[in-house]
Amino acid sequence: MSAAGKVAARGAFVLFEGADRCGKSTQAMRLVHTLEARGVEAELWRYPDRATAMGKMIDQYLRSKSEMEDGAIHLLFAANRWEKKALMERKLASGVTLVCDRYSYSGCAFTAAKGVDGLDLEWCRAPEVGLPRPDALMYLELSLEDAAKRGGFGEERYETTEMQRAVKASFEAMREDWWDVIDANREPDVIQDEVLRIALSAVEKCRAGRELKRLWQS
Ligand code: Z5A
Ligand code: MG
Repeated sequence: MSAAGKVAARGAFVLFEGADRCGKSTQAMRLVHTLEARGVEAELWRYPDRATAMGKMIDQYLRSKSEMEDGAIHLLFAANRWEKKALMERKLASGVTLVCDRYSYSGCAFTAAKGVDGLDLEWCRAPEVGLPRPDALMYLELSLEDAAKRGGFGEERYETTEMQRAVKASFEAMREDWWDVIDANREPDVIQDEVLRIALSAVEKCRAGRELKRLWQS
């Protein structure tokens, strides 16, 4: 709230999460275009951000060009979000809506899915605590069988059926009441309509001065 007692309008932080091939990138891109066509200033963000120095190390790791301890790569993914936290907050405060493709939830789901001793969900969340919390989280739900129909998983490190099964279980364990769970096994246009409704509702609330919350803080 400002000194004059008025709440400040801001942009919304809208996030897409889900296991591989569920359509996050497709819907995130479409949403940015649709919002802009409706006069909502919007930007597409994605994590990892492979363009930064840390992001380049992550990219090498994902493409199996380098090795790293599981704890270390987890912290690097988290640091890749912290290095952009101030910019994210400035953008939101200036009224830009950020449509984000993966975030801390993917970070926790993938590391916990490795089943490494000590690196459980509680450990995974710790370095993410205090980052901006999304105003809307759209979890695109798709079975492994339906995901497989969309083509191979790809060549990167985590793109195996076994890993994807464990990732889905981690997402289930993390699911919170306020998430919007979306049936991703429908035509892109049909999904897009639902996504747009959810995003516009978040945009409206943030224009009215909704407080930006923090991840996993009471
Ligand atoms: N990772 C991590 O470990 N820690 C972290 O903190 C973070 C990430 C942030 C990044 O992969 C990897 O890093 C990821 C998690 C890990 N590892 N894996 N595996 P990425 O995000 O760069 O991955 P990607 O290449 O973008 O793929 P994706 O995310 O798995 O796919 P998607 O974005 O959900 O789906 P898509 O690209 O929009 O669509 C996939 C295909 O399906 C494509 O051919 C579309 O045309 C088609 N499609 C899309 N929608 C539909 C519908 N509705 N019907 C039919 N076909 C569709
Ligand atoms: Mg994607």
